[in-house]
Amino acid sequence: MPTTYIIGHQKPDTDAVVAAMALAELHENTPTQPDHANSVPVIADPLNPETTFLFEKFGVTAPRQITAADITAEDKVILVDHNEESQRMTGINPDQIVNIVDHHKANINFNAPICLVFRPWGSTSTIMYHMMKTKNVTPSKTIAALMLAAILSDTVGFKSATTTPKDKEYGEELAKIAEISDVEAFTLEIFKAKSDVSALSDEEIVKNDFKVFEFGKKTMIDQLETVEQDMILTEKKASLLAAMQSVKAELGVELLFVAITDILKVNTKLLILGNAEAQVAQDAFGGTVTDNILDIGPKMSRKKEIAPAIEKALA
Ligand SMILES: [Mn+2]
Repeated sequence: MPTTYIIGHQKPDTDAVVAAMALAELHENTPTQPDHANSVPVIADPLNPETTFLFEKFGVTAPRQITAADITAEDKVILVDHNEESQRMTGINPDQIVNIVDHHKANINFNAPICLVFRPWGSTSTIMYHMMKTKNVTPSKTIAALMLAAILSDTVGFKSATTTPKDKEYGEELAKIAEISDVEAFTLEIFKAKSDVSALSDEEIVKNDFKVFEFGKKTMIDQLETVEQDMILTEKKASLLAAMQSVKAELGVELLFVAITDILKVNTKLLILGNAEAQVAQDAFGGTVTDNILDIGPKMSRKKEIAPAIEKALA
């Protein structure tokens, strides 16, 4: 029987992995719908430290990591938590994509009609829970806990500008199903796991959570959410700038920004590699780059605040 692979973006974050698992669980409960019978959540790259922590905490096995070579011509693909080609696993045949569930700006063009579920909410997991409710499906306790974690992670504990009332309403419902009584303590646990850069090399920090955008110039924006912004921008600054230089060449991007976001202080500082980036960043956010750093204030959302400002500055 053909497989329907459900997959998040490259370098998946918790929402990308969990949304795929949640949709697979919904399909398991609604097997007679088209393409639901043999749905398998998969990942394009290994789990990040935050997701690894959560899977260990709840005793969950990670979805299988695949490449496009694992997808046969009869199989179908569902994209979650992304839509743009530049963020997809390399080599996916667009003609095999049957559905996209996402909360990002759409940048797509397909040859045939496909199913699209887009909502401007804080996480794809929020949309997944909505889809479950529509079908009268209650997530399992473990998936509910992971969906809550994904919402908390994507909305930075309901603090990010992307947070909507739906995220809070559904987050509360998921906490009840998951029997998590202290959501604030759970949020801090997730923040700590997300912030742990001790195991990451400089290159891994630069590629921690990056997206490549076609803003006229090929622009890479990496974001690190941490509670250790000061330490990173003092002790690690020189080696991170060196790593940025080599990643920029390796990935062939014209502009590279690394956003170091302090999730407790609610502040982002951009690491600025060269003159080209400095000019764009100053046009986008104002202020002056000092010692390769631009303080852009309380902007925490790449999607809503950082990427759109850079896109506008490049237009
Ligand atoms: Mn997301």
